[in-house]
Amino acid sequence: MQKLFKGIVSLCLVMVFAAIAATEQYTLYLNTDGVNTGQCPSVNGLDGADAKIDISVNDSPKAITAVALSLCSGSAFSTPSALNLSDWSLTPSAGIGGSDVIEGKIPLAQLGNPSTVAIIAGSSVNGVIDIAGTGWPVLP
Ligand SMILES: [Ca+2]
Repeated sequence: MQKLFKGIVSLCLVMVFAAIAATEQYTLYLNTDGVNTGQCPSVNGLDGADAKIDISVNDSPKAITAVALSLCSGSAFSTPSALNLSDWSLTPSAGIGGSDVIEGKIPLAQLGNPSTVAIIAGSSVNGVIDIAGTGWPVLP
């Protein structure tokens, strides 16, 4: 009976840990040349991405755990290279409706010094992928 009890306690701890250790994944797709076809795809089938920034967020406690840049080469993204975590921050419950706010910066030189950058934000929380908007924003 004691072994059965220990087995149950261990299983419960693993389940609680899994719930606490949920990871949220956000991706910023960047169109730096104004070309909206070919190149690399974003999550909803939009083409034309020239780079993406993947942001990993630990759910509890809320914290950015990794930020990485991938550049489009041909029709595929390159192996991600880590960006400086000190350039990125997360403020819990500071956004619209109590949403979290993620802020960050990247030197334009790492994107090839574009004159304009169109951005599409995508998220994957608990395996569900969503994307903001229906297409690339129109730049002035
Ligand atoms: Ca493009």
